[in-house]
Amino acid sequence: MDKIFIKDLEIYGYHGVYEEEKRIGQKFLISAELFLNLSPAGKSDDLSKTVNYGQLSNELEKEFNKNKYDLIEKAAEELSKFVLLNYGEVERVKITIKKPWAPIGKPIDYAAVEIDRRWNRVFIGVGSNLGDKKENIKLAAEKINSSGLTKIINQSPQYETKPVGYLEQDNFINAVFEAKTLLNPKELIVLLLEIEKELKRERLIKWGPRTIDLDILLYNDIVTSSEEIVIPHLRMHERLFVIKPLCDIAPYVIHPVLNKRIYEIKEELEKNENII
Ligand code: PH2
Ligand code: MG
Ligand code: MG
Repeated sequence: MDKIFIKDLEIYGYHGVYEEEKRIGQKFLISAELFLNLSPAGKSDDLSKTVNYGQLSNELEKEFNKNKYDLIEKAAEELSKFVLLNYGEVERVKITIKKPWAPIGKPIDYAAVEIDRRWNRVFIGVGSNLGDKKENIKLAAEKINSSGLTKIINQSPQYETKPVGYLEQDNFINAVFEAKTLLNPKELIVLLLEIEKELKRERLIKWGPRTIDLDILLYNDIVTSSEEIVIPHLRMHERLFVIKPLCDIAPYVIHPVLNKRIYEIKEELEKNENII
């Protein structure tokens, strides 16, 4: 992937654990490595098709000095979010912050942190069979978007489906959201559970009626082996109410455990349905 570099941008700032560091301040050197496709700008010679590194340097300085943090880890984290949220074409960013005057009482070149952050691509399965189902799905999408670090970039059509598992309940509306997120899987699950709670989901019966169910189906191409976070979703490939909407927006995406494309999984499920 192509990159833009800003190396050792010198900024006077006020981050540090010690009181003097916040009062007197010190020199920081900030580097940013932006991963983005440079060929549109390379072909057109048009500044608006890339990141203006002069403007970025100014904005990094402003952002860096908006707050006084104890840790350069925190300052770096905030800068990485700033770049990814404000420069849509940047897919990944590395931020390095060096403190050449770090007060450690010994001569050093510098103390530094480097972090590497990127947008992750996720598919979220959505279901509702209680209350105003379409409104619940709309509210869930709005809450995901307004949470700040996760943006829905595509939504499948919505399907009315018969309940699977526990049958004595109303039909569902099911759909799939595609999103990009800066949250890790655990943080994303916490966000989705919070939204389920805000929309008054009560967990009374396993697989029972729910105002909203938000499940991570796929997260990049990761495969987890922990019990609390299972990705890909354990039963997604058995359920047409998941696979059908997913296939509408991601037919060629590969299920990383089955090593099959979503449209192939859908075809197999539909074949089996006809036999039953
Ligand atoms: N979700 C379940 C169990 N059964 N059936 C349909 N049709 N749609 C669902 O979303 C659904 C279900 C557990 O999450
Ligand atoms: Mg769930
Ligand atoms: Mg579910």
